[in-house]
Amino acid sequence: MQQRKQLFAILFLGLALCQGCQDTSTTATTTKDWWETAQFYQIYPRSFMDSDGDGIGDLNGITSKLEYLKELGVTAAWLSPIFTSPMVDFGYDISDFYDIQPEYGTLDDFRALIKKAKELDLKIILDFVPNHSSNESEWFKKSVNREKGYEDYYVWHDGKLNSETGEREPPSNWLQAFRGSAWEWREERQQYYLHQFAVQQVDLNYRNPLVVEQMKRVLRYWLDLGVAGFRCDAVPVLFEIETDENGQYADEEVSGLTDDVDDRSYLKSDLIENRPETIDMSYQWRTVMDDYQRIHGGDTRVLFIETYAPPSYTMQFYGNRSVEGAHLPFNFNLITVVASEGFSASSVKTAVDNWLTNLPAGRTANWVIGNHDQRRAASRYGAANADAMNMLVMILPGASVTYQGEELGMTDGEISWEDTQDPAACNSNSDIYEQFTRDPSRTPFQWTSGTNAGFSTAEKTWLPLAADYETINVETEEAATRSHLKIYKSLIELRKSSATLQTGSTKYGVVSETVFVVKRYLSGSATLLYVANMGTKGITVDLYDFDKTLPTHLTLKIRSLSSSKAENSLFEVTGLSLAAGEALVLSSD
Ligand SMILES: *[C@@H]1O[C@H](CO)[C@@H](O)[C@H](O)[C@H]1NC(C)=O
Ligand SMILES: *[C@@H]1O[C@H](CO)[C@@H](O)[C@H](O)[C@H]1NC(C)=O
Ligand SMILES: CC(=O)N[C@H]1CO[C@H](CO)[C@@H](O)[C@@H]1O
Ligand SMILES: [Ca+2]
Ligand SMILES: [Ca+2]
Repeated sequence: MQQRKQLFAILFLGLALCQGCQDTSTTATTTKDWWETAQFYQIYPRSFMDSDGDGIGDLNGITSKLEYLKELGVTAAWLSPIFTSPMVDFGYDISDFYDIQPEYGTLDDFRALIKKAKELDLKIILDFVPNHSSNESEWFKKSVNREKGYEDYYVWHDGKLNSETGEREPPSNWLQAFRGSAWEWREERQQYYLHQFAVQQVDLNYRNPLVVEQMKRVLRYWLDLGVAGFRCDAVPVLFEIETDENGQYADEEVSGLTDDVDDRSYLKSDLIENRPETIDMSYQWRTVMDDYQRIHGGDTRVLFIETYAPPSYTMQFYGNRSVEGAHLPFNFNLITVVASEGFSASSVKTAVDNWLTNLPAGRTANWVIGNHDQRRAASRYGAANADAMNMLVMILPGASVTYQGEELGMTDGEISWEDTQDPAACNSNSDIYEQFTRDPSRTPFQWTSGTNAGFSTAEKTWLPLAADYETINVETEEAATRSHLKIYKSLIELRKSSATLQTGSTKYGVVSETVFVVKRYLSGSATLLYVANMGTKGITVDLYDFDKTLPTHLTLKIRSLSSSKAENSLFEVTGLSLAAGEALVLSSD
């Protein structure tokens, strides 16, 4: 008790000393589980490596490149969906949750991938797409025919009779994510079914225990095949409100901002998303992971949740004092906050604050700067800041996630309307598709400066290459003395070898308006300092404005590509000059 009081006093003192910045001192736990300090790497299978020359990436392609991931130093790779799918939404419309999409390979190819990954001590995580199945799924066909056991697999409803016209209308005013009603009439069954996304993506009925059990079976099936866990896609829409005592669904309150009845413009959409039942479902999936490990042994199987909801909702996915939830609900603040406020040291600070100040005690933070749904990090933050952002996610506490190509500084591809593939863009028109398209961040991975960047031997790849592949690619960056890739590798090495980064405390803040600083410190270990000038002009800063307890000089360990400073030299912290975009990792020893 006495010890605890002292610790509390020290913590309090630490907070009092640091004004205008955040200090998240915690009692350092010495042992971390593998995922808590892991470097995750997202593979978009369609664009990673094509093994058979059809212009589309595949599982054997991934297997052939696992050594690259090993050499990068990543802990685990998660694969965007590889399951059987009519590809209405590039694999997010699954028709068979138990099999592989033929253009990506077979179950045997998947087994070979897992085997190779095990040999290399790499973990593989799969994307789990629980909110709906494809309408081509056997489950849906059986449900349409009311086959026994499948009658209520989906959300079916008779609809309403309009008392004035006497005509049948959809059960509620709910709209699908793109345009139009979320309800589709099925003649055979004489009922409407719910689809929050495309009509081909049918919402599963999670109020049916058979569906819940079926989806848990899916998880166990892939765990049996050797995966290390799952990343669950877009969970907020899992549950909708239940019908009322008259068997009717309530309408969402419309915003009145538009007269367009097909446009999704609700005041809030709390009837159809971010429901508390959804949080509970994620706790049940966590139990599946934990039970599996208890029965079969091995390392922790992890559960990630993708949600773009507000922190008050998102943080609940971690669980509470009595229940374990997802290991990591993905943190998109560095994407979303920066998108709404513009890239600057202060918006980055807000993004970091949003997560760390809301993070429940004892939970692990995580950092994401890009994925297959966003423009590329180097394009969004500016190529000059590519290293600064890669450094940031590896210096901040907890796990971090790299989207394929971020380690190279890959930028958006330019995709013409004719070459456009993303359904979100194809559903629009040639004048406006660029606001919707996610193709620019899905262009083929850049392995070499040769034909198709070494991605494929095909005449034509499924998406064209980004223009800069001749300079931004693995081969060129490995051969160069300095490159984004080499900086990325040195960051991972530092993370793996540094007790401070793995378990140390964190303090961060903004100095001189454009410079973001993160200090990581741990008693008995080197203090590490991340300093990045996110402004467009050079500047000289006094880091004592941030923290007066810093040593007078620090040693430069890692620097951004543009930096002309000498590594392993000492720099004075009270007069550190930084060029625009310059980012450094300095150490007290
Ligand atoms: C799935 O939906 C599409 C588009 O409405 C339709 O063309 C197709 O026939 C449907 N398939 C099934 C099995 O219902
Ligand atoms: C934790 O979550 C469970 C499951 O949702 C809930 O039943 C319980 O009341 C919660 N406990 C606390 C302390 O919030
Ligand atoms: C839950 C889920 O499957 N999320 C997906 C829902 O569908 C849309 C459309 O396919 C996807 O974009 C989401 O990722
Ligand atoms: Ca292929
Ligand atoms: Ca749903």
